Amino acid sequence: MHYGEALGARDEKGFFALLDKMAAEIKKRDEIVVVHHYDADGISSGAITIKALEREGKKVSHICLKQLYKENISEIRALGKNYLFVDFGSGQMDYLLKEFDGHLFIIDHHQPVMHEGKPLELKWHANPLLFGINGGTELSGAGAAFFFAMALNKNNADLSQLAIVGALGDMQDNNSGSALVGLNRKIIEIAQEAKVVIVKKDLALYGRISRPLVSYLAYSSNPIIPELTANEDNCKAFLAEIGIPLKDPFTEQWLSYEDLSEEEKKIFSTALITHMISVGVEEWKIKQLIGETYAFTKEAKKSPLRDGKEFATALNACGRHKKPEIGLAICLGDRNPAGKFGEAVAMLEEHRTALRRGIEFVNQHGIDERKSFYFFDAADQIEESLVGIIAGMLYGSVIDENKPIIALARNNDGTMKVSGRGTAILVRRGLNIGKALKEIGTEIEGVEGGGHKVAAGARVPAEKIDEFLLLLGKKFEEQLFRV
Ligand SMILES: [Mn+2]
Repeated sequence: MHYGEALGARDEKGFFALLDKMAAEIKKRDEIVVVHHYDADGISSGAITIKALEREGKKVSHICLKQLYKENISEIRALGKNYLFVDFGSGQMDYLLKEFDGHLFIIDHHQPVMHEGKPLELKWHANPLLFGINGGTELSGAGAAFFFAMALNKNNADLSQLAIVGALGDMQDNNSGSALVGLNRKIIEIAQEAKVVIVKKDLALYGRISRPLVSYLAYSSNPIIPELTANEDNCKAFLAEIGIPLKDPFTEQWLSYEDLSEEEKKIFSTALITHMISVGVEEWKIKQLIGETYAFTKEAKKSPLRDGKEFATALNACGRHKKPEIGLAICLGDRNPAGKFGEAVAMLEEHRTALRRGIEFVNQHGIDERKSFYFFDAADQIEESLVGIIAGMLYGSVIDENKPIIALARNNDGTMKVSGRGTAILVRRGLNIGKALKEIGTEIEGVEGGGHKVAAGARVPAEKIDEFLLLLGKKFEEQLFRV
């Protein structure tokens, strides 16, 4: 059993009943410490719970962590009396139970710690997996936190915006043809009813609002557009040929996809599809061009927070550049261009530059191909917090989807950071990177790892890295080639 895979029979009612009981219990408590993860889903989860608890008049403090290690415990303990872990905690239950029992609440969608084939017992543990609900595609940490917020008070429907951001941040729409499904769909319905979101089938390439048209095309990686991805000159020629202007003739501002008229959008997307067909791209890949888009009605029309995916990227950028508090501030409502919001927009720009440089570095230094995975060592040239994203971006352009990719970077403490990425096709063939890394954690001393099937990470003592990679290769062989 692992991340995303349900434990036991489906019982949505049971899940919501538990959230109701948990909400009633939290209402009796005070001095609550919200502990949340630093990625987009984690920051959204944190913001949802903080907001909902403050609306209940609770005294709330919070702490954002990149990873939940034992050494963080004393810092967490000092902040309050009751401890609510969101978007992580299930995988650390063994020691959290020892430390915080009786004052411990977990809302998470990751694989819980198991003992003799069963998850460890905790009364206040709201994890969709325990109720047969898929935590990889149907509900994110922020989604679970949102339903908890709704259990606290039905007036929290506005927080559905952040639940959508969390689900998109965890790429929960990727498994199902670019739309959110399962309990995520329920969140969309609540959000539509609260007039928070407009859902539209449209060209779903990333950057529809904040990227100028040329880079919108040139940086498209999901799907890759042959002859256009990574070729700005061809993109300019393509747009000229179909008569789409690059700039607004009056303001001289670069136009984004969202700035085009409905008529121009139609011309643009039709031309793109025709182009893909003419260069021989398979139909299923062409279909990835079109998907559901989520526009938030409360955000300004040209703001990167207007689009669900761009909002999630802005949060990821803040987290990865060690400024999760900026992400949290915008989730909590800061829209001041001279304040945290302005910093977040700048961070998003910086993030894109860092990713571009990282990809250039890998392209220059090349990628090793091993028997069951691709591999590159970023040395100290790519920040450890970005190396996994960059590894994932190499699919489709530099590497084939026939094996996972493993990347190395350096942690501040001198240990190695290992990031693994795969694709949906590989997961269908049996790939589970999180499980492999978690297992190695019990087999090689000093290794700590885990995560999702398709994306996971580990911390490895530098002197054990060769042994680690050898063992990891064997595990991937077992998963993918079934030896
Ligand atoms: Mn998550």
